[in-house]
Amino acid sequence: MILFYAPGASSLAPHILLREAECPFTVEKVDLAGKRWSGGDFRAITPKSYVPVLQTDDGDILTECAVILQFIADLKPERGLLPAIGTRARYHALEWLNFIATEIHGNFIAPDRHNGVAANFLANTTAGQKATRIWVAPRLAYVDQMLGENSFLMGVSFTAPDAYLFVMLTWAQRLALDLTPWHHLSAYYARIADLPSVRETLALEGPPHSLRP
Ligand SMILES: N[C@@H](CCC(=O)N[C@@H](CS)C(=O)NCC(=O)O)C(=O)O
Repeated sequence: MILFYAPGASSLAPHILLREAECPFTVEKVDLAGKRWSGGDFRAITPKSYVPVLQTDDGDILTECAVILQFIADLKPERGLLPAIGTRARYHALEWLNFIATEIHGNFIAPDRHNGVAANFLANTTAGQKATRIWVAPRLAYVDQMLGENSFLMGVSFTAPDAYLFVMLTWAQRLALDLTPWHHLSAYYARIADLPSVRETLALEGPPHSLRP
């Protein structure tokens, strides 16, 4: 399996989950601005031209972060990275994945950075970053409330939605959205940042690109 990623992008979530699943995989870094990777034009991998992309061993191409996360979790059900298919808990985990994808990830995308194509970039202007904070803050307040004293979104163990939410929280901080007023969320962020899989993945990817206005 090959994960196409850009440092600190949403691809960080499947990158973390692949480590948690202990799946054999390799990574390919993508230059999102130039749409290039070591093999050439990234648009030849997917016309969507965004990450994450997971290329399976049989050459299939999977896109969409929330779906890739489910695919990885289901490769190793014994790792408990999602509740079993068909259980009520599974639907609650999917509820989180969908909420993170549509209500959080989607609201981080800057409408003024598309350059006429279907690009998904974080805001890089003061006004754009302020607008993002206004959209995202109430969603994070909701997550803080739902987390309560739980260690993870699904309760006591780390699952796929935690990998996704963690990346969103790194973005929040890159856009100067202060997490400290949300005590549960702040503690949650610190807890996940300290997981060996997360520390290793962050070190391997290196710093994300600057979002200075
Ligand atoms: N709907 C996609 C969005 C993925 C996305 O936002 N990717 C961003 C990085 S986090 C990207 O590759 N942006 C560059 C571009 O669109 O040109 C998903 O959920 O996976």
